[in-house]
Amino acid sequence: MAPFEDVSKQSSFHPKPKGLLLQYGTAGFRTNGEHLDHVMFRMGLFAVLRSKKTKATIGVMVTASHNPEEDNGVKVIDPMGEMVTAVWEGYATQLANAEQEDLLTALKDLIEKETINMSQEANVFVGKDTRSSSARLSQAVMDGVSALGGHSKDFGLVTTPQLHYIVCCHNTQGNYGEPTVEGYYRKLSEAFIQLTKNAFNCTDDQKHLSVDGANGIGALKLREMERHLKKSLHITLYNDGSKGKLNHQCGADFVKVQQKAPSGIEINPGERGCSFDGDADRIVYYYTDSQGRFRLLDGDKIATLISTFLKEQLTLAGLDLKMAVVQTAYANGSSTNYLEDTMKVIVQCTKTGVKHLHHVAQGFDVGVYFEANGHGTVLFSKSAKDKIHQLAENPSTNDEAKRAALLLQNSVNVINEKTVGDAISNMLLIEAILAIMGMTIQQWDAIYTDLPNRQLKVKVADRRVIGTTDAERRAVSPAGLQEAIDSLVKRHPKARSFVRPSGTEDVVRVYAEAETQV
Ligand code: NG1
Ligand code: ZN
Repeated sequence: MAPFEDVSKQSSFHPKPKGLLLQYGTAGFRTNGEHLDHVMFRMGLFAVLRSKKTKATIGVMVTASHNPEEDNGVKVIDPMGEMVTAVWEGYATQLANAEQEDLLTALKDLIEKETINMSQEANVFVGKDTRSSSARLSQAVMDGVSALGGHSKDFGLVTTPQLHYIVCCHNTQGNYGEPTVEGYYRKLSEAFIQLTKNAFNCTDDQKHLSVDGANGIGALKLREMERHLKKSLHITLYNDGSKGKLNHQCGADFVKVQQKAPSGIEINPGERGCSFDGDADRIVYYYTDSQGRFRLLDGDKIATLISTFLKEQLTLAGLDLKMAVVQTAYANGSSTNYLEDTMKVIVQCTKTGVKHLHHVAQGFDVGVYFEANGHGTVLFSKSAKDKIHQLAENPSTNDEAKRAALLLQNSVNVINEKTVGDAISNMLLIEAILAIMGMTIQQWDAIYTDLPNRQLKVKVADRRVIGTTDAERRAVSPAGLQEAIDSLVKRHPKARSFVRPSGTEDVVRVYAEAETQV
């Protein structure tokens, strides 16, 4: 059957509800899992075209990350593990929103606009999280792939970063690692074990970490990984999916937004805990202090810890590389001040969404990027990696520089940079840094003090009326909104506030911070 006939036939099994319009938002399409069957089928078609265009394998991950269990969503992964470009996000929206009778026309338009060679082979790797709707929806993706003559490979239950990793490994013929989940465990745990050989005074107690798996895929995968870590880290896993509901009263987003410990976790005062989100691409840390207060160490604190460590090792190695930290408007003002004024590193602010941060970080030798919610990674330019490698291999390098170069080299390997953020990989890097630097979580927390802050969501009739500028820090519409915010902010020292429409939920987010809290 000619491919378009097959698309016509198959798409009638995945019909689009008339009038339903969805946007490729901050991280793909996301809504209640009941409304996504047609979107998934069409993302299968889309992935085939993207694969033909790039002449490489494309990934499709079925997940709604930190959103409630009832929601679902889809993220498309480009050949090097990155997110698809803005232009292609636009095409994805057009395909998802075409009414049933217009689908073939929308598909042919896209083929023509991008001059896609339809005889080119197409390969799509598919993964899914643990939501009850994920199996059905990932099947719809694969139906879409085969309707347009592509080949799909089902990786089943994987974290979002694991699928990014596998796609990248496959497209680089194994240069980044072995394209399997086992290969992922091996690469990361070997680098972690090498790193922690440099933690000379680390006691067994200090190797202990409590992990909240958000009742999701991250918990399953961490269990699988544990044996590879060979007791170099002692993990107690909570919210492993055996009882609780995904992301309900737990997980990184709950902890960050509510600023309290997840339910179901028991940690003694002073001990480290961390939470993953529903697809294990975000992580936040916490502990309770001696007065029983909950203390959160979010993406900003993570970026600070990692950049402190990397800067120190680069100095010891004698490498003069350009390093920057990339943040969003949600970064706590204290973190920005600390990075710029005390650490003297370049700080850049971008729009929300790791795809934006990733892009800016690519402009530096070492680009550390994290959203305050714990989503991020570190990018190393090719020349930075080459210089580190040469130094580590050169027999005339002195001992101190060699040790630093080896630490940097293993850091590059443990940081799963091709994944736009990975909770498991970031957890291993943070644990290694704390062990090597002989730092407690309290000492890490004391690097700077967060300004008190609050984030909340407000439901409005149409969130698109809010337009923003200056990396979303100022509202340009509706008229009068920014002036009203300014007049409130003026009344409080060190205050900052902004509003922006969410790209993943039908809400407007409001953020505020100030020197004191009432
Ligand atoms: P939106 O819904 O656009 O604010 C949220 C997060 C993003 C990002 C995406 C994808 C906040 C304030 N926003 O986006 O940082 O992680 O979800 O998961 O945390
Ligand atoms: Zn996520």
